[in-house]
Amino acid sequence: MIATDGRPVPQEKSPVFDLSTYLSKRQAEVEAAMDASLPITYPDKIYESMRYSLLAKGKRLRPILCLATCELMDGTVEMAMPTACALEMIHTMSLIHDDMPAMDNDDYRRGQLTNHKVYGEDIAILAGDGLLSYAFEYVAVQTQGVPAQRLLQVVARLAKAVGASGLVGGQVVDLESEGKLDIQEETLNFIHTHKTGALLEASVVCGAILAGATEADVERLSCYAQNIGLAFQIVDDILDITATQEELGKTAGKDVQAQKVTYPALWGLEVSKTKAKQLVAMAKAQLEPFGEKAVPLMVLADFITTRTH
Ligand code: GRG
Repeated sequence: MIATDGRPVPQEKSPVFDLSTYLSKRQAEVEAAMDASLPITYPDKIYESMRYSLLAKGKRLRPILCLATCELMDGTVEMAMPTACALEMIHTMSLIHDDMPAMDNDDYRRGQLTNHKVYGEDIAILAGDGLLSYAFEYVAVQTQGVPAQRLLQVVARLAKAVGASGLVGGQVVDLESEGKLDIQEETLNFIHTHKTGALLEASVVCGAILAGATEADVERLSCYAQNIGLAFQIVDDILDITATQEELGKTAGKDVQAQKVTYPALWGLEVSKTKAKQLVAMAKAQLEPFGEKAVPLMVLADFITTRTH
């Protein structure tokens, strides 16, 4: 391009997207919102227990996916933040219950003792229940600038992702499969598309709905999320074998110990890594029509396979 005085105007380069800066900024925003969302009041013990797990060091992947998708669809961070916090409340409650003796029986999560180890099983169950119901209250009461019809859709999507058609269903089949070494790929996919994939998909889809995305875009983004959901779980299984307890913030090698069939057990480590990369490529292909605006979701998809914890 040439300026009116005849000199060439330097081309404006699109800024390089730095994932670690983006993640740190978003994590800080989400953590501040969650901190403010849940003050300690009487009876203090239950609020302390809920905050102990909610504010522990997590990646905040679900809230970040929700915010990024809302922005992609021309919505704002403000309109999606209550849903983003609710997603993390739901995710955290599922971790608290998953770690309990009746389920996975784990002592460490997010680099600290599990909720029941600190507060006892009774309070841990109630902290999970408290977080679950508060998530829905928080979305319904705190969301601003979003038409009620959209909000209703978000509440329905969240509920579907949590219940027997989502996390709960996945967990049931996971528990039933423990110790059975003849589990087929189909069953493993069912477990993970429900246990892990459903909430990741809801994170993306709710962000899109809040912003008023068209049905076609919601469908495209749902497909993106389903692919990264499965890739995420394959990488989780790989990390359970290859990463240390310090890196994971929870007990490593748990899957082999609990006699769980995993993707590396079915396919081997190398094929598992290849399949995860293929799923991420398929996820990113869904974003192509959105162009440059989709860079955060593209890079988040890559992060799924390159993460170390
Ligand atoms: C939802 C009503 C209700 C009950 C819970 C226990 C249970 C039913 C479901 C288990 C869900 C579960 C623990 C799935 C595993 C999901 C997963 C891969 C967790 C790790 O997620 P990261 O890596 O963890 O995002 P951080 O700590 O970074 O948030």
